[in-house]
Amino acid sequence: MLNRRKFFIQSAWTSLGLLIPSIKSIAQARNISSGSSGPLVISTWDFGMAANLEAWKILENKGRALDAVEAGVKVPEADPNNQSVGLGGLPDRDGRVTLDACIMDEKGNCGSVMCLEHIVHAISIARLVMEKTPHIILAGDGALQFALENGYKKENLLTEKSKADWQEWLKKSEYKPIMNRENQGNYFKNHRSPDSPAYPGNKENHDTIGMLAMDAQNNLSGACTTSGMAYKIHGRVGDSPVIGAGLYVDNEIGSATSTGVGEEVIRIVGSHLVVELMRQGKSPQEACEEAVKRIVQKGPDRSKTLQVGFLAMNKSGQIGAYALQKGFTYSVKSSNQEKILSAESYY
Ligand code: SD4
Repeated sequence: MLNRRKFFIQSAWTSLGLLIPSIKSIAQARNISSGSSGPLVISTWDFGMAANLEAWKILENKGRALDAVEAGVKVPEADPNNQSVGLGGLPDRDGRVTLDACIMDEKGNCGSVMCLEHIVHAISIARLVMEKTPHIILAGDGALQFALENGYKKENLLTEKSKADWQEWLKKSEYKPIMNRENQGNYFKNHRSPDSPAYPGNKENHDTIGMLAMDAQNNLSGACTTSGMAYKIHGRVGDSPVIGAGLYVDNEIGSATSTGVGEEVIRIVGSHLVVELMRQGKSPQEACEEAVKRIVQKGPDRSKTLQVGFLAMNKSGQIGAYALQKGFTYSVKSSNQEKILSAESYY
């Protein structure tokens, strides 16, 4: 039988024993949370900052990450000077602007549209597919019909500038993905970080927008929207609207999105791969690097001339970004950061 003193000593040790794991887990938690605490939104490329600022209006008011990413990516979708997303996007080889987009929330709900014509805000149609249908993907005419049934009006998305560029392209009709597109806009002249290739005087980049957000409730959502590769064959669909390729969100672990030549991303189901690598314990940075290396392994020669970039965040607000080639930039917005950063690259 234990006397009182022995019992006291024993239970003190027992509680200390119980304390040890909890001290450890506090330390681990501190370590992981060296990312950002509170809402955070990140997106691909320099022009992502304008989108981030729109998303931020929702996040800073404790709004839902899903609403933030939709509102955010609508900014480049509506910008006629952005030739890789929405209105003003470069057309396919037949002169048709076809949009790909998808969205995913913290519960694993997702929606997507592929090869959608005549509707500027493809992301909102993807969200409608998610919320109003039993399906995940609507494509082509069916996606357009669904948009019209939901009150959207047909618009001409081919701007004079994109039409002229396409007509110029027709002279040679050579399909050649552009590595990092030159920026036509000058929206962010004052916000660029000097180490960004997009800093005034340096080379600028422009492409698909993939956006990942974490809200004040620590919930994650993501959105990805694009007009796809310029001058593609009509009907071609890239990675951007493919859940798991261009975007993936797992509210327990983190989220990831991609930009670049979609065929390469689809081959490795890139964004899902990044999230699964984070589940296995990799940081967002390590996970993005591993996914890029996988692309190199699958096509060592192909990978030398193509661009693919991954962007990721985990539940603790740590961020990762990595690309095949130099020139991939990404935009970060939180309560204490507003930065355009340059990702490291394999080559
Ligand atoms: C696609 N990933 O359609 C998109 C386009 C893109 O850089 O991001 N281009 O393949």
